[in-house]
Amino acid sequence: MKNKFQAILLSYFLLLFSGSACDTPEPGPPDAGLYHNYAELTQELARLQAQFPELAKVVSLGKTVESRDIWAIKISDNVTANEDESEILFVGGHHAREWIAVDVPLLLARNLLENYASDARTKNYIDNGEIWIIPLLNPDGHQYSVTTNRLWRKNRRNNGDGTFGVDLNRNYGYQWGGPGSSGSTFSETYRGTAPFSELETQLIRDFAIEHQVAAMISYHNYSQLVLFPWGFTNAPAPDQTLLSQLATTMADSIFAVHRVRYTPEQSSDLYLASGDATDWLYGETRVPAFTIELRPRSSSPGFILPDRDIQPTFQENLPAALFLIQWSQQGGTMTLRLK
Ligand code: 0X9
Ligand code: CA
Ligand code: ZN
Repeated sequence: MKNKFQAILLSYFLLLFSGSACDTPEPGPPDAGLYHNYAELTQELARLQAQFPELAKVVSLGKTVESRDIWAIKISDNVTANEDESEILFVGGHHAREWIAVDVPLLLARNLLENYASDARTKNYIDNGEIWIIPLLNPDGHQYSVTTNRLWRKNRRNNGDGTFGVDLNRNYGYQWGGPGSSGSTFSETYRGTAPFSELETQLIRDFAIEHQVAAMISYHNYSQLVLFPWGFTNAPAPDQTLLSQLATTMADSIFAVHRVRYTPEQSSDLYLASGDATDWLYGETRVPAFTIELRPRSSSPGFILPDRDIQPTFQENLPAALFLIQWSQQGGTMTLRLK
């Protein structure tokens, strides 16, 4: 009797155990680990606006071919008013697989807002200027990288021939079609059918012109570089002395944080590439524009930067971003324009 009771108990637990084994949860929706996927980014921006309603305003600049909003967050005092203040643009996520290039500008937004009350320097920048951050210019491509193909680069335009995607950083209209861009739809550096054929690049063009941005950083990875125009030619830009000085100052301020070396150089020293964001902004408006290639240094681990690098990569890039804000607010751009 005793043995039978034990046998029943045992089978009961076996049933429970096997039941739970059968109930192994489905793998969750593919996510980006500690990086933000599009839904999490959307939520975090809304949260920042709710927490800092006087200082942060989230706007949709437009919708992608897959109907995702491209978000911008404006950070300024009296944020709902369009005041006559110097404007600066930080943009991330041109390239789908470069996840760190989304989290760095997002963390910049959070850091500025959270430090407004306690840090006089941050307060000063927010009070005196309008800081615009577009953390993810290519949400369609990014989502595809998260769910389907981690190494996707382009956007998700249907090219109509069985291929998808335009390289947004070859689609801008300054020297479009030149070296380092491809006319083949299947290429990773496909430039699109025409300059500014893509909604994403049109938005940056229209935004930069309407807001007369005084400077820009476009975040990418990897290689640890601070790049300045030109990228379409090896010839020096008209303002190469100043551009090089600013890039060097930013690289030095990055190095000072964790002694991680980013190299300042002309974009074309990396390779010639035509139609990128920084050549267009500088070429069109003559304001300084930089591509920062974030961690890591080399192809191992390349684009697959571990979660634990998110915070230190942001931390080392913060002073460089603050430096460019300071420079732009101190009338640096005016001296450049008056030259
Ligand atoms: O190729 C790019 O668009 C950037 N590198 S990435 O690996 N993130 O794709 C570099 C752009 C720098 N600009 C030029 N070299 N023109
Ligand atoms: Ca303001
Ligand atoms: Zn890139």
